[in-house]
Amino acid sequence: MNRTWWKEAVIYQIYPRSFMDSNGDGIGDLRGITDRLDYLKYLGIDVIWMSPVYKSPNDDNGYDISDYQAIMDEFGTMEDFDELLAKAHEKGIKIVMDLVVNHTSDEHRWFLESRKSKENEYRDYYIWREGKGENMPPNNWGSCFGGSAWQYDEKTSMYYLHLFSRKQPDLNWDNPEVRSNVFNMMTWWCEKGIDGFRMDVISMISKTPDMPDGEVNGLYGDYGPYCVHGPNVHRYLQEMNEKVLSKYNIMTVGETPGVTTKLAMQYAGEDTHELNMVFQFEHVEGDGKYGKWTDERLPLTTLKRTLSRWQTELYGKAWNSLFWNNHDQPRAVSRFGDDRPQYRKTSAKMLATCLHMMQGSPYIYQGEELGMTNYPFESPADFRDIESINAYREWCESGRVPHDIFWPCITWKSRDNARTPMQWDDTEQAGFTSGTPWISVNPNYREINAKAETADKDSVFHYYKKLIALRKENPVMVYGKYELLWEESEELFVYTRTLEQESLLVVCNFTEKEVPFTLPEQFVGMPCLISNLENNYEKQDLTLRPYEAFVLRK
Ligand code: TEU
Ligand code: CA
Repeated sequence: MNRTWWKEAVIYQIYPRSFMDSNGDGIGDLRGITDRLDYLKYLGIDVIWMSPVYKSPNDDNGYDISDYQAIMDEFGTMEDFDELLAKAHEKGIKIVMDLVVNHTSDEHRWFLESRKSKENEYRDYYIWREGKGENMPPNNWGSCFGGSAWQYDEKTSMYYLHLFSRKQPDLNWDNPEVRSNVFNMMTWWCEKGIDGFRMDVISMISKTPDMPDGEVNGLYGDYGPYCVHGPNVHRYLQEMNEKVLSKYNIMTVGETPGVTTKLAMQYAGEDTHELNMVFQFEHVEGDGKYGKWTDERLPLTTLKRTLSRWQTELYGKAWNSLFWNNHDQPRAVSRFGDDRPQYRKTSAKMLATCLHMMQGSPYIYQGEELGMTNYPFESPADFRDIESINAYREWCESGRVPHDIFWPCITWKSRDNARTPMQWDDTEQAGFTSGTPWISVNPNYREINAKAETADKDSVFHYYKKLIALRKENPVMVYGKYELLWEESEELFVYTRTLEQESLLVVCNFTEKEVPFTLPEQFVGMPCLISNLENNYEKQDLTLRPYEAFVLRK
């Protein structure tokens, strides 16, 4: 397996809107990030992935871009960006940009032109189709954020495709001009000195031209088979690689919903010349009751089976990302651990152990290193996210599912859980802003905040810091071969990593129960690399306490 810097890197995701507000308008910004670089340096991360900071009307918080070469007004200026990049580089931190090119905003110049007339030179930059009849869209596809995936446009009496909100029209990648414009824009950022791209829904850029109805599951048809891993996606990525990516020493990660291990070997194979790694969702999906909404957890055996399959099938062939949460997912400790006060810290550290010891590049989502939790939503008025707002309307206000049943599901999975402000200290608004934050601060900020965490050597923060440092000293964490043990256990996640003569044994108790565990012979008496509780790991027969985790090295 080739050794590369991005396989060894730990990536920290920033959601700029919620990270740090430097000017009191309640919205996080670029200067806020620059001000907090020392905190990230102290944590020890190598790379920052910033969610989009480009000009945007913010229908989907920056994932609807109206100018790829300008900064969103609320976030600052291009000078602020240049300063952030320079200061990060001074500290040895790399910056990866979010690249959202499956769609633009409907306020992007290309779309404003495109919708003007059928003859406009930008018409073919987007995907326009005739309806099937009056008030009948071209097919039955539903959009990710509710409603039809087609929007009727009066001006030319045709529909345009939007797999996300109607303010996010899909670009037509089959048009070579679209591709060359996107590649030029990427080159412009690379020349500025950025260190890579995280590519939003990059598995969806190629659509089957005939666009048949999809299988109906809920209110609308599923576009999946026709838009995800479409006919030309690999060709377009290889072209992108040839024209842009291969010319720079950058990191590329493809957000690839719906990817299988087999497809990942193509998207992010060792020598397929597309992307460096995939960012896939199999371990955080499949638990939904109403679409993606649910209040139930997956059994541990299911989670282990999924994660293990990715570990073993990609080994030596392709590279994966490791994450428990991001800006689209609920908080890791609430979802996979236990956020009750007596277990929050221990279970957050357990989850970190389990993830950082696996193969892949670990991603830490802002606040995860503090053990930040889900938000205690009280009413739908608390939501800011277009997906949660629309879902509540479509599932609940429509009368399909009663509020009392739907409420625990939407609050458990809402993306807004991840988007509440970063908790810096125990002052008003958690030190995030001197004004009124755009979304409420989690009321637990007085106990859970960066100031308290950095001051306490036994904190979740210091545990993450230690895990990150260990990765730098132990190539086995990066390159070792993975093997799952105790496969049938619903309580314990146990695996080994092996590189040449060296092995790690990773043991994590995912429950609040005391669980007996017998050390495999070869690890008896071996030193402990890290553990989240004090214990004597020299005896062979152990009783693990709730959420206990440890790693032995042989
Ligand atoms: O998300 C795309 C994606 O994978 C969706 O399934 C996503 O999980 C969504 O949150 C529905 O639950 C990317 C971005 O990460 C997301 O923030 C954007 O809203 C979306 O693309 C559109 O750009
Ligand atoms: Ca601000």
